[in-house]
Amino acid sequence: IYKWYRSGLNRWHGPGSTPDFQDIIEDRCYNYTQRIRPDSRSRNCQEIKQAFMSAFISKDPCKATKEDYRRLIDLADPTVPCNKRVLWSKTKELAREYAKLRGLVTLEDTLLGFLADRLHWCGEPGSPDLNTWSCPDWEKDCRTNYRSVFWEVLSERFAESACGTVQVLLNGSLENAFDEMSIFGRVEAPNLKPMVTLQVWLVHDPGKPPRDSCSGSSIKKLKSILSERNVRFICRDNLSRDLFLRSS
Ligand code: N1C
Repeated sequence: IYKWYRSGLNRWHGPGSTPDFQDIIEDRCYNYTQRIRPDSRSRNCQEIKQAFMSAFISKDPCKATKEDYRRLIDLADPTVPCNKRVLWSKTKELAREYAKLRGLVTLEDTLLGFLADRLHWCGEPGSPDLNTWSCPDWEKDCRTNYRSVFWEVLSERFAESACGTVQVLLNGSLENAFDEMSIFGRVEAPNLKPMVTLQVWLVHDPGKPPRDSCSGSSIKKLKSILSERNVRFICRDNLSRDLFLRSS
């Protein structure tokens, strides 16, 4: 029984595919291309949905490669301005709010980021269906799962094509606001172009003292990654969430 269980659809440690994944992708695609950002470029939502599905359906859910997403990315390349980008780590909702207030964009404002936001997906070798029971977890199962690789490919492209001043919101309530193992730490920061300026905002929970600062060791690490790449660095700390949204 144990063997059956471990080899079955239940064997992974992450949440299973979001129910109605295909329909959600299709709905979101029409919503984005027709209402949210009626684009000069015409996008074919059927084709985009097909490309998304064929990236991972019937495949080993632990063997995702960037190549698998190539066609999808080519069909839905981002068209958001390069000088208005906001990155984040452990501050997603705040970053979304901040971007909206300032007319800036996060990855969820691009078509593919918007399509996949908060969804889970994985397939099963030899099956045409999504596994809705479980999907591989980055830590407990495998790093090369389809969801992680998706966000890595997208994040890499979002960061490497950014220009001017790029902002990043980090969580000052954590002991290490800069996490080298996060997507921001391992994918985005190391892919910023030389001459970009990275503006770091260290924002902490209101009513609590901050736990990390611009002079802390985690931010020093970030600074050194950036200086190797000739990325300019500005950092502001001790910002309470409410104050930050009202003033910055
Ligand atoms: O691992 P993180 O954050 O540092 O990744 C955030 C970073 C942002 O700057 C985004 O541009 O990478 C990009 N990004 C997303 O936009 C995104 N939306 C949803 C990365 N991941 C994203 N997700 C999912 O949330 C994904 O599963 C990833 O692992 C988490 C991000 O977790 P985090 O540690 O807060």
